[in-house]
Amino acid sequence: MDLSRSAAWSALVSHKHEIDKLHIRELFIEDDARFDRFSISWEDLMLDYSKNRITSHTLELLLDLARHAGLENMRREMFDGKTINFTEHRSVLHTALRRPPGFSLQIDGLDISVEIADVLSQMKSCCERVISGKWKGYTGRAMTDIVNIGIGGSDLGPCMVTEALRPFAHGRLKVHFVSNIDGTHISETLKKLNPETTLFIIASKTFTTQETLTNAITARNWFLTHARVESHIAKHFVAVSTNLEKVVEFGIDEANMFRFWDWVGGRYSLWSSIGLSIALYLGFDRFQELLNGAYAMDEHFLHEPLEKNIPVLLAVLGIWYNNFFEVSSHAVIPYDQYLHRFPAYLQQLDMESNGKRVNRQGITVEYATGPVIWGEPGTNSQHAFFQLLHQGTNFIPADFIVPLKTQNPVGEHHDILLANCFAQTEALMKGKNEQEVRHELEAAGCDPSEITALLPHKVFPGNRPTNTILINELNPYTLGSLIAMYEHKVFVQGIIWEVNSFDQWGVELGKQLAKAIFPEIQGKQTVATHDSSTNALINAYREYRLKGKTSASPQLSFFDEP
Ligand code: G6Q
Repeated sequence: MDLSRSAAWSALVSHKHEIDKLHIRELFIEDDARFDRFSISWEDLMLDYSKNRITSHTLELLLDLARHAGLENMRREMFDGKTINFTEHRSVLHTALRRPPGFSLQIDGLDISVEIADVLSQMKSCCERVISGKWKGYTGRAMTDIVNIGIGGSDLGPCMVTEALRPFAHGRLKVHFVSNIDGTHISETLKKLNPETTLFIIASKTFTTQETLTNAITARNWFLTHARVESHIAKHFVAVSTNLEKVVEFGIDEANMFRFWDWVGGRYSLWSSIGLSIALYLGFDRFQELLNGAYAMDEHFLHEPLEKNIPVLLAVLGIWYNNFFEVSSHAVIPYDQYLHRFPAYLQQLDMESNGKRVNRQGITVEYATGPVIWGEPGTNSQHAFFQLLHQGTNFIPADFIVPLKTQNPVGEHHDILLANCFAQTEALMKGKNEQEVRHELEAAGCDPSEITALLPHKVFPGNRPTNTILINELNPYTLGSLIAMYEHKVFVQGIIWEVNSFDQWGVELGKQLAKAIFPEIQGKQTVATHDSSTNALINAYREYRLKGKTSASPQLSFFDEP
């Protein structure tokens, strides 16, 4: 039966009518203990979800819905390695990557605990050699720069984490990320590098991804124009992949390959050897702390009752707005400049996981699934899109993420930053009613006609929900917990919506069509095989090329890859 026809769902639909009459501001006035009731402290993290349009009864009903969806059972199945990614016939075991060694779990005839420990030890020894300078380049010099070439899940996680944890880097290596097929990305990066001291990590689960392989070939060509001798590649290129055959075909020595496994989804892979760039940049021990922080959140998620379970609460609150208020987006606002890539990372995690329209039986669902996730750091975002959050016709729930400790205690910056953060959640919740605006305008000496004209523009409806996630300090451990918290939130929502959060067929169609268009762009014939718009766009570019205005130099292409 469709979820939206369940009794648990109907109860929420009725309850929504009651909540419509309430304003969060009044709920705070009526209940001195509201913050205590709707907040959780766990390790170095505190979730304040009191500024939501909820009562205790709302949560009871939402958790009924989660139970109705079989959440507790599905959670166990994920951790136990059941094949919950059923469209790809795979287990979903990123949680195993951060589990302390010594457990026993057989997947495809292998004890994955042993497999994981082996790769971690290979990563550790690579880190020690590169960071200490024992790993020498083709002219005998130590490495100074690491370039991760990957895209999507093989880029966004490591890129976000290295940015977030800059203050924890040992400082002996710089790290760069190249993802876009736009030649600008690799070209601008190469300009900053010395081939004698650069180590490229080609990060691709499948090792067939067009963007990554094209960028990798450009990097290899650039390297060889300087190093000249093919055998030098071994000192400057390593691979992270599940596909040994393709790695060797590319020319990377098997000894320089860091493997991972099918049961690690791309967007869940930063905990695997895809995190090599993180480990090199921070040092292996810091990488281990990141894993430890995630493991602690895994344990919390697995064992805490749903009422006290941080990822579960975040998930059901999201569902409350998404499905009962018909809100279709969710903002994420980190009040920490180091987290500037966090919204982009979460976009993939959430939207690629739950941007699905059929349920586990393949039937089109009759309710909304994953919202649009977006955001920018505060306070920049306050001066950009907060206008809409405060006074727009849509209401958009938001998560505010705030470390109490700054890594850069200059002047009063941090106090001002946090004052702004707290003020925004207060303003979104309380708003400013007509009476308050009128008093303000009168006090400012406005005459009655001016007050009448200005008043509607200056009213803030308030009642706009936010979660605030306070972290004592953003460090490898707490960042690990924060990321795992969102991973599990996404998992819970996917279970309730009955979608497969672990496949991503939606990215395939565009890739297929690009494969067809690529030879057409390079061909001699005017293209007429598509709709008139696509034909015209392709032909416009073809004509531009034919006039000799592009200087693309052909190179080995991976467009014919499966
Ligand atoms: C993530 C997706 C996707 C993937 C990239 C890169 O969950 O699967 O973003 O990570 O397409 O794939 P490769 O790692 O195989 O190059």
